[in-house]
Amino acid sequence: MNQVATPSEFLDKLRARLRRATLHLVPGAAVDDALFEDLEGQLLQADLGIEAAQQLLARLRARARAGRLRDTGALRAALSDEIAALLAPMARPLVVDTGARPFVVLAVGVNGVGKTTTVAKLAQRFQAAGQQVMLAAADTFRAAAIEQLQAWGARQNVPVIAQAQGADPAAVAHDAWHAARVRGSDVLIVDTAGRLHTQGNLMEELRKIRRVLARLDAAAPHERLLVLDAGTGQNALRQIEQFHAAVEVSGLAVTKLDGTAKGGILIAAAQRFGIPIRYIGIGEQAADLEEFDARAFASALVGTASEAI
Ligand SMILES: Nc1nc2c(ncn2[C@@H]2O[C@H](COP(=O)(O)OP(=O)(O)OP(=O)(O)O)[C@@H](O)[C@H]2O)c(=O)[nH]1
Ligand SMILES: [Mg+2]
Repeated sequence: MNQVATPSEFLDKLRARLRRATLHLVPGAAVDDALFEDLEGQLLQADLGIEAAQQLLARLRARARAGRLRDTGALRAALSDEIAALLAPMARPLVVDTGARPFVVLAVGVNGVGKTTTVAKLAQRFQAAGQQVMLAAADTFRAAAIEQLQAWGARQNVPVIAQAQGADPAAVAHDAWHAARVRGSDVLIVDTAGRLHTQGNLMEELRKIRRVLARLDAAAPHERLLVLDAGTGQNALRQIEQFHAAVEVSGLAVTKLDGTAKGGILIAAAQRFGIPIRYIGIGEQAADLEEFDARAFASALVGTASEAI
């Protein structure tokens, strides 16, 4: 079984893989209006969104006026601090309530964002923490989805509860909850089919899964985890809105931060919604998931002077 990476190993990986998004500030350049304008362009390119970018710039300009930003090195450090401060309230890790048997995580999101992969990565994390995990294949839309989850389950030695393709996803979740209960599993993670946030009937299906689980345990699903692809850009904000309206999203997992220069979407989301960012994904392997850490993320996003071109 792959080991879960230590936080510092993960930070190194995050830094290396996020490098394309790092900031280019010419060492030795004057910290003046022209530089702030250039910086604004770079922040918008990284998908921070106009509100977050302007808030950050206002704070940096205030620091500059106070004479505290003498060079681009100081500016870089200040930007990292300000981003970390903006994100800090969102860095609330998922805590498994051990009183809940099982603790249920419902993974939702649009097509192809990395739900199934994230479910598998989470299974590994929980297992590494000594928890008994069960998976529910509630994406019954395509047969390949069930097989994909079963393949992860076999690799990680985690039981997967599945029915035939086309079965009612709420029924799968229902049966899986009972199976988890009987086996004494600590955590049940429910994988669901990708759906566009604009497809009303499919959003209704998610509500039904939630209702059925809530009948078994009023607090279930304890976590409604919205999986977002970091490369989606500003559309991620619409996705949060719509999924939140359907199932009251309680946490975010942001995937594919390795493949995009748009990591700033986290900042835009933090700014707008205040929903906790639980995890970030930076690759396709089971170990490529880590709890979100505001300071580590900010420093990886902003980069260090030695990485500047
Ligand atoms: N580079 C990278 N790829 C990822 C990450 N997470 C998932 N993927 C890849 O994204 C693709 C889609 O992942 P899935 O987990 O199948 O996505 P899904 O949301 O379950 O897809 P549907 O069930 O079809 O909606 C796969 O090729 C994954 O390997 C990540 O953090 N980084
Ligand atoms: Mg899937």
